[in-house]
Amino acid sequence: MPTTHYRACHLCEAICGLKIVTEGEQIISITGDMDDPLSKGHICPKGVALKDLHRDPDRLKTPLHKVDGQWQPISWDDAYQLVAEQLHRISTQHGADAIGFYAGNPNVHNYGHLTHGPHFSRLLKTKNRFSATSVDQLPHHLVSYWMYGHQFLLPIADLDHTDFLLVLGANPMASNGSLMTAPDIRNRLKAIRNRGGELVVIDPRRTETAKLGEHHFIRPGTDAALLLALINHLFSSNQVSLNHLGSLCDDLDAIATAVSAFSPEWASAYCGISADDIISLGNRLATANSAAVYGRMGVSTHGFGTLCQWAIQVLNLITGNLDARGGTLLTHPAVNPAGPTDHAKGGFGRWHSRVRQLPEFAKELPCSAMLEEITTAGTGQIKAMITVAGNPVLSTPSGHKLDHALGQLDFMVSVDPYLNETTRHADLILPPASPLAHSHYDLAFARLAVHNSAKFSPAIFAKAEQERFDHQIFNGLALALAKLQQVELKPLPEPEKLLAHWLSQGPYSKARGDIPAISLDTLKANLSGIDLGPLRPSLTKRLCTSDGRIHTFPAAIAPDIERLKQAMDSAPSRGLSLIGKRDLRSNNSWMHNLPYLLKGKPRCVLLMHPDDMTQRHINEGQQVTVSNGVGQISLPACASREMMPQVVCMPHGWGHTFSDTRQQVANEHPGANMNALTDVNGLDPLCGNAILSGIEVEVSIT
Ligand SMILES: Nc1nc2c(c(=O)[nH]1)N[C@H]1C(S)=C(S)[C@@H](COP(=O)(O)OP(=O)(O)OC[C@H]3O[C@@H](n4cnc5c(=O)[nH]c(N)nc54)[C@H](O)[C@@H]3O)O[C@H]1N2
Ligand SMILES: Nc1nc2c(c(=O)[nH]1)N[C@H]1C(S)=C(S)[C@@H](COP(=O)(O)OP(=O)(O)OC[C@H]3O[C@@H](n4cnc5c(=O)[nH]c(N)nc54)[C@H](O)[C@@H]3O)O[C@H]1N2
Ligand code: SF4
Ligand SMILES: [Mo]
Repeated sequence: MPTTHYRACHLCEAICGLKIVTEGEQIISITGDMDDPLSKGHICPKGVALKDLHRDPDRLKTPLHKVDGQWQPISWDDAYQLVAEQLHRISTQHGADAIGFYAGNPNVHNYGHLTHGPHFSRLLKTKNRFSATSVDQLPHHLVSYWMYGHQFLLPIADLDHTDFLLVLGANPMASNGSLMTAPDIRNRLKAIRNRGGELVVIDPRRTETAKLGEHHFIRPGTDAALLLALINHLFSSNQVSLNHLGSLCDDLDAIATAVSAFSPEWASAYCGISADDIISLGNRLATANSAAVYGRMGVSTHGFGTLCQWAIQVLNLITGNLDARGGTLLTHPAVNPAGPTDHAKGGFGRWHSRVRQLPEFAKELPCSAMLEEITTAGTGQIKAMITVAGNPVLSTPSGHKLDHALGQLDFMVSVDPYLNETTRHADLILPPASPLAHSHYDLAFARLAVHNSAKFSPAIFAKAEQERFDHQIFNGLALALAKLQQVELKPLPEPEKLLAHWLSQGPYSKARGDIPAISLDTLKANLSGIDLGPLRPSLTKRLCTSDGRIHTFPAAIAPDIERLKQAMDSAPSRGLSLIGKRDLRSNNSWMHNLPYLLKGKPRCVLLMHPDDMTQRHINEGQQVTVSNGVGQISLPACASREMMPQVVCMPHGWGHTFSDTRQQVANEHPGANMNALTDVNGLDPLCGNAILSGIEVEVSIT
């Protein structure tokens, strides 16, 4: 008998509702759930590929222990004990900081990590904690922490009501949206134009998103100049209008003065967008009934990422669109809404990395420091690494060098379902059971959605007796380590129990208007999810700054504006600039073993403007070498008029070239590692976020 299950897809930030039909142990079909209040039936190929993930023969089913270079199965209890002994030995011998901890992206997509991960990692007491945040959205958190007093007070573009959306450095048509959970982005973006609004996209590539609206090419890494010129234009043309937030803001005059040099002409010469277009953009932002400025990876992961994210907040503020319908708004999730009662506000610069003195943010150091912290001898040198749901060899700067460094460690353990480019260096791999065997509640992305909703996903399959879930692995590791540390520690209850408790403490625990009281039972009775209504203004009540005001002009910004001026005065590079590209059928490094997603033409190719190819005598499909002072890789070149001249583009997360991994499909489609070209020294100095875009490279025939 077929059974129908309802579930939120956990693979990307869009959290689409899925309808999964099973029969016995087989998945018969995966389709979009029309009744999901957020996604309304949308699904992408990755959602369908959950079937391949569930039955992937390469997904590890038991813990593995490397003995004399050979992988051997080991029992869970022995594995926990061994890991605990090694970690305890190394931290006793060399100090707590000798343990490094890297948490990758799927941590935030799996609620057992968020509920139970810290239970274990807290025991380590190391300062050498890293995560994918610092190759991603760190500037967003830092700016929110500075301006609103909380790293998670992240205003979300009110996509479904805005009249003008300005997108910089994001391609939600491929990524399905980021820090903007917005399933079925195509129809949401089209709706803006259908209701008479405008979509403008600033990107060095005419992306799938750019094709839905007005597009302007920009030189990689120069958005900060454009954004400051827009702010300057609004001030100097007296088009600043503050809404109810005006009385909470200081320093607006100081901002006006600080950006006064950024004439449209000067910014234009630097960024490549004409002065007239900059002025027109400013005027349209100011006069639209509502407008939202939204910037993601392409503006976060460059040398002025923090300045860009600050400027985006300021633009939304001074056009009266921050905390306003159709502008940018905070979400109201059912669990843990960021606000004054939340303890996870963040913190910045309370300590620094040992070798390069890079600043901590929210108890993590920039992951560009990981390499040198492993390879530089001295007190506090990392001797052991723990990686949890991460593949930093393919996803962090100079990954090829990190690959080498991981091989030098005394000890490494990875909590990961795959034996891949990173985990091959581990002494132990602790693989979690299939995601479809455990329940799910999206703690992270309900906080970032363009519409409020709540949804619980029960497990679909039972896990095999010998398998463990991530949260059980963390409990197992925590108990074993605590025992050696002689610390009293109880295992945490199941994530589901914690969720039930948090819901009962949450803002929807009592019925309100059309919305029923939300408890785990109500969610279980409404498996497609419960609509909690559109986003609504609330910033004034939720500010977490010490004085309850908006810190409009954080102290570190003015010097950074001066740094930008200097960069604008120095001669621009005349070489090629490499940017990244996401693909609907891929997800960072880790879904390349799923046959359904690998069908079709190879995707790890270098897109180049035809003129740039002609100049170098490169033919379509020809193998080229891309190189710079950091490293070199080889891949086929493809002509594309989508590219801005002098800008080349490739996806990250490829480079499945090692014979000692266990990912048969991925290894048949290896591609090349873009992060063999990114530099650990290429940083936004304000926060240490990595530069992943606008990398200077040379391209020649291989
Ligand atoms: N050049 C360049 N580099 C980039 C980027 C870029 O745009 N350009 N993007 C950056 C960004 S935004 C990010 S977020 C990072 C991602 O960086 P990482 O998170 O380090 O890399 P992923 O490829 O997401 O690796 C995820 C790992 O988690 C494992 N995994 C998947 N699901 C689970 C699970 O449920 N439990 C456990 N325990 N493990 C699981 C997978 O097997 C895989 O090993 O990459 C960054 N790197
Ligand atoms: N299919 C798929 N979906 C994903 C992922 C994936 O790997 N595959 N990864 C997930 C993750 S971890 C994240 S963080 C999100 C990221 O979500 P997005 O940020 O929407 O994804 P990107 O495709 O990296 O978009 C960055 C855009 O910036 C442009 N760009 C590069 N440099 C510059 C610049 O200097 N200025 C400007 N203005 N633009 C620039 C690029 O051409 C690209 O179009 O996607 C998530 N969703
Ligand atoms: S868009 Fe994201 S959440 Fe939706 S089905 Fe695809 S991978 Fe899953
Ligand atoms: Mo990311």
